[in-house]
Amino acid sequence: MRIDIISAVPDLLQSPLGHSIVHRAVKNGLVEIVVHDLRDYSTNKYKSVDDYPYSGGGGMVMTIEPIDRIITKLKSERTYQEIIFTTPDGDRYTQNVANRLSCLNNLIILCGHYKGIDQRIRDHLITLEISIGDYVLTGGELAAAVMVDSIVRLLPGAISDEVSALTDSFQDLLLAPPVYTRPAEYKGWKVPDILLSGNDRQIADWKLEQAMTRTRRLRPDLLEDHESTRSQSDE
Ligand code: 6GU
Repeated sequence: MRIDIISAVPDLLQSPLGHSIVHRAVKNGLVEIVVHDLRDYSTNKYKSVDDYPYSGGGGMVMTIEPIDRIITKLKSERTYQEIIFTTPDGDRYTQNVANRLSCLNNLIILCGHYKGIDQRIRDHLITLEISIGDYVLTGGELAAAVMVDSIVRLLPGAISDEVSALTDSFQDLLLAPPVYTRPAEYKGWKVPDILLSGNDRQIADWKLEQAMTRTRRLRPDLLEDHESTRSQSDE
């Protein structure tokens, strides 16, 4: 898989993508992540990538030309299945979206900035608009980092424990059950007996029940989705 990220502040992406699982996945060749500095595609001597809005009012708007130049260049080199724009008014980013994106070959993420981008970019170049939540960030870089992290960890081989990504919270629309490690008792705080029993069947039942209880308590909205998905797959 290849992910191209277009940013006016590429340094913001260095650290989030330079460590741990994402870094290892890049080193092992599971994913190629290429960060492009949008200013390199500016044609004016100040390397600017924004301008005043026609509508007046505050804030700057990202201009078409540098963005079109980089996207056109990338598209001439390979086929992209999605060209994503990160924006607070985009579609909500969920595990389902991450799952789907992790199956693609080539992906562009354009990081939004300032007051927004010229609408014609969205109309003619962008195939998917994504928001990571109902709050406003100063720029799309952190959102892009969130997306790349959640996509890369799904790639086969990215996580050493292969079943682990499949048992995440949200993966089956349930929150994950609690986990414990040694010691079995600390300051009188005990690991549930069932986990020490060695009875795989009972442990599996316990995990599901814990997942259901936690989800019912913390995210009842997920449970409704979970039940409607289950009844659909039963049909
Ligand atoms: Cl994708 N970008 C920005 N700038 N703010 C956001 C966002 C994205 N998602 C939530 N807030």
